[in-house]
Amino acid sequence: MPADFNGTWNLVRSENFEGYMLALGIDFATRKIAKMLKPQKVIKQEGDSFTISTTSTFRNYFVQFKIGEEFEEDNKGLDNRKCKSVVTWDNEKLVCVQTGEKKNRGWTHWVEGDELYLELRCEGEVSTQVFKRA
Ligand code: YOG
Repeated sequence: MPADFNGTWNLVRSENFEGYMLALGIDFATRKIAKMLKPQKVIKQEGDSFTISTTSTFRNYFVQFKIGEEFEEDNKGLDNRKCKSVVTWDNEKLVCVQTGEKKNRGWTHWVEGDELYLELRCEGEVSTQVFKRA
């Protein structure tokens, strides 16, 4: 029985988001704004089909995928690079590999108690974001 990510989640803390943004080449002005944001995630999970919408006062981002099915991701409004992405289960964790110009790019989601974790990876940088149920 896989983990249940369904719900509305609000960012409560994050680590090294600056390092992750630097690795993605996000400019100074955008990083200054982005690190102040408290994004909200709405995750809808039906079997192995997911939608994740991340919204904030500055930018929004939406992604839709099925476990194990590669899709084109355009990262519009983020770093705007295209990549080929695939999400798989690693036990109770959701692991995304984003293949493209940036090495070692991807993310992992998991639930711990009432918290949703998101580890963001790019090149040598790792950022962790923690969300709580709205
Ligand atoms: O989540 O891919 O839940 O897609 C990563 C920001 C900041 C824009 C956020 C907007 C990367 C300016 C999405 C933040 C930094 C900075 C709210 C993480 C790039 C630009 C949208 C993500 C996955 C997993 C789903």
